[in-house]
Amino acid sequence: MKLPDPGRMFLAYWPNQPVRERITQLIDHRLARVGRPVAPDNLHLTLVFLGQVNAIQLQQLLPVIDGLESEPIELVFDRLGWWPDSRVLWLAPNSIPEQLEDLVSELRTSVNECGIEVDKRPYRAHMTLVRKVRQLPSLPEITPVTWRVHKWVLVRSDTRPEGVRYTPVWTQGDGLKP
Ligand code: 2AM
Repeated sequence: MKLPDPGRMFLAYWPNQPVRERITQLIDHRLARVGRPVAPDNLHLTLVFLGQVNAIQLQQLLPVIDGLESEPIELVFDRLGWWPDSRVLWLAPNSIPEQLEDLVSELRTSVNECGIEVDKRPYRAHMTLVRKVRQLPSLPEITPVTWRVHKWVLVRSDTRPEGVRYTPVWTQGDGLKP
């Protein structure tokens, strides 16, 4: 695969269609009124936020992370929550498998080694469902959503007049042609 165009980027797991539909239904039926719902096509689970990256950094990073071992991980998203600082309402697994923690730490190391500075705060696995939630809403009981994650994607974040748009531009396993 050819080198993706540089930009503001992050590494993430990208939901398959059934998972995306289940989460969209949860938002539409139970949560949409508390703030600004994330567009269904933008739903994702961030692994490492990269920020602005250039072509040289991408050229170094992608072959390295392409070669990291990736086993499927079963995630059970069973917990809703809200953070007052970022004002986001999120869905997360109550129990984070060690495999996921290990993967994030390996990815962070690879990213750092390519000269991209990563956030040093502890990783908090979550999917943002609704933004601009000004106060803690009453959180409904939910049916857990099971998602078997496997290959991660590089996502580009573009700001458009109608709002931010996330686009997967590379998938682990795609490799990188010189
Ligand atoms: P959020 O959903 O909690 O805002 C694209 O912006 C993705 O990267 C989102 O999942 C976002 O998390 C996350 N993100 C944005 N800025 C970040 C930062 N400085 N550190 C870590 N993750 C970040």
